[in-house]
Amino acid sequence: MKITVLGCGALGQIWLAALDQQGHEVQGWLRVPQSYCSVDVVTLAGQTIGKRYLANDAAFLSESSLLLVTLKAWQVSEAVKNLQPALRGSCPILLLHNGMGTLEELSALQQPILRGVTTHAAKRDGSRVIHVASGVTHIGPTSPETAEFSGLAEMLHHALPDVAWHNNVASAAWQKLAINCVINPLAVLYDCTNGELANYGDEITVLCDEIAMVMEREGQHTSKASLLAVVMDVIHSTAANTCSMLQDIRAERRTEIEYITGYIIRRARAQGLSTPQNSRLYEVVKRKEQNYDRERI
Ligand code: KPL
Repeated sequence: MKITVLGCGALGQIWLAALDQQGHEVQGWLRVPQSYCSVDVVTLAGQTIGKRYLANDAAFLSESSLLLVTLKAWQVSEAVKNLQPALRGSCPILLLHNGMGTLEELSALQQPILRGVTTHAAKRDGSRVIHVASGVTHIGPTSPETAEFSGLAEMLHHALPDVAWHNNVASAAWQKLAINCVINPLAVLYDCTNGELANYGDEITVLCDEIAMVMEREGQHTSKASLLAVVMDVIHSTAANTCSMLQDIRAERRTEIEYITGYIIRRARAQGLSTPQNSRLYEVVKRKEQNYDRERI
């Protein structure tokens, strides 16, 4: 299968290498056009893959049968809208990012959009990407018409297991959003690993209460207690991780706060709900971003 991977960051490189190893024809697509993209990945098995793949080739893009988008949430809609005219109308676009809100931004797109949520974890070590933790990727349709792409889950599963198709992927996306809304900004506030957040039980409880209230209004099946249990589970199972938002803050990169806490706050406002604890954390992260050395954003 011909696959273009839009975004050659940590997750993009892992997918490029994994799909290539399964015999798929792959190319990367970079924001600053280049003929090749370099992949330097240490796999879960400890194997180092150093390779160069074709990049930004318009002919390859127009023949692609899948556009896999591994960009950060805030980069997605502009990049996808730029590529859309060159894609076949039937080419599915699979969005794999933290947070929510990009579907709304891409609602006018002609191509079928699929949404994915992944728990694979990677970190950068200089120019090298280390795949630190295996995970599960749930993918699914964003409209009844896109359900015909369920076979993609099997293909992706062979490359980077586990991948599962979910007709109701929105519920997995909401759950991941809730987890990110608690862990990511709190880890930024306390500048700590995920595991150290276990010391902030009261704040976590208040956040879960606010988020569960918004989710219930949005028609998601959840409760304050079950959300708190899920979040605490992730805090323990990823105890040694530095979450993606804290990695971004430390590297003075733009974070995904607008699509994580920002999304919850926007949905709360639309529902007439107030989420003061989430708003406080949103301000903390925005302030840190605003204080970066302007040159580096
Ligand atoms: O998805 C994550 C992230 O770092 O963004 C969590 C689940 C919080 C794991 O670190």
